[in-house]
Amino acid sequence: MQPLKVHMNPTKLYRYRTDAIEGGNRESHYMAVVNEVEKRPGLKVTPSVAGNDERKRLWMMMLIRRFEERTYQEYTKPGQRIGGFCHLYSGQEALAVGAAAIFQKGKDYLFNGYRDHGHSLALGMDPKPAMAELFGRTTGCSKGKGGSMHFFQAEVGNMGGHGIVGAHIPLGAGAAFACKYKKTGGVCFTFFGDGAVNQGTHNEALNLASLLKLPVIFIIENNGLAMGTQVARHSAEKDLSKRGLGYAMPTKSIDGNDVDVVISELKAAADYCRAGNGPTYICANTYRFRGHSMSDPLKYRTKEEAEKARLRDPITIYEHRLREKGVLDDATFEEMENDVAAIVNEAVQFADQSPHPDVSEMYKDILAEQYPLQK
Ligand SMILES: Cc1ncc(C[n+]2csc(CCOP(=O)(O)OP(=O)(O)O)c2C)c(N)n1
Ligand SMILES: [Mg+2]
Repeated sequence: MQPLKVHMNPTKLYRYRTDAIEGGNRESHYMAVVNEVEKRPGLKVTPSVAGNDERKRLWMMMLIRRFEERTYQEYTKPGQRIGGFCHLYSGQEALAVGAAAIFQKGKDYLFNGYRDHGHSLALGMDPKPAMAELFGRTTGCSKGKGGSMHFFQAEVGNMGGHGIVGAHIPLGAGAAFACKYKKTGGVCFTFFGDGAVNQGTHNEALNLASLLKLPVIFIIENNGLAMGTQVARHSAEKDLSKRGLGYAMPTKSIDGNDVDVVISELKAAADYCRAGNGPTYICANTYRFRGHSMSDPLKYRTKEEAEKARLRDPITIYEHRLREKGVLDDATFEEMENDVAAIVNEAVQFADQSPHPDVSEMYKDILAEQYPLQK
């Protein structure tokens, strides 16, 4: 074994794990993280004195993780104040933060499935209305009527969370059509899970987007599972990036846990779209640390698999890289940890003190039954 040559307290890593590895030796796991990161090619970086943007990215990933873990606690503790469907994003943060790094507000759109807290925070949603939405309060981003699966912030182009698997993929193509038609230069980031590639909507949207050369980036957040069903058990073609090949568009499989990789690949894809070349298709490989939703006994995966995946925690990978670059030290990291903890605490307080919607709100904000052309 190599000597431990980095500068941080190994216990800190565990703050970014969703659950401690039972009976595990912390130091050896820490070493494993270091080794895993070190042996990966392309991670050597030149030292920088700036690092502001990088620190912000790390901070955002930490905020999302803290938000999600607090959501888990609030959901599961006695006197539960969060109800309904709730899907956590822990482990997939590099994707939302990477996309947000190149997303052009006021021009671009982002469509998403129901695992949507991370993308919304990364696009700048205040954690207070985000948490209030989970608590079902009027101050929530969807007035407390949408809950976890329906975070929206239309004014920044965050076109929200959608609960029906694959149903939003054509909506993403539609927004891209609007960008092209209006010549705005905008691109639509359309995220969906590996389970959604088997929906007819996925294939219909890909075909039309390519035919019409729409500026849309189709991004599979391949966490390897659709509920409890592994990709190998639900997809005849195991390499999901190939699922875009029949539609004459560039496809690529990428590391979805490395925020730098995500940024550079999505930047290339966005440039391609903005230049009028049509859509691109990216399979971003990642892992969700928690269950599918809140009541998931996780029986479909082994302890070994989960432990291995934790070695590639996107936060740890990036934290380590920034330390190597010399743009992050213990004090700054601790400050960031305290900062995100305080922000999430405040969000919970805000949510808890906000009122529930009045019963008179029940029939507002729903689809009108009378259509303009209806007699
Ligand atoms: C059309 C439709 N079928 C089934 C469901 C039930 N369902 C909810 S989530 C899910 C799995 C989707 O997995 P994936 O697309 O990989 O997304 P992930 O949860 O991994 O983010 C299923 C089958 C649904 N919501 N909509
Ligand atoms: Mg999945």
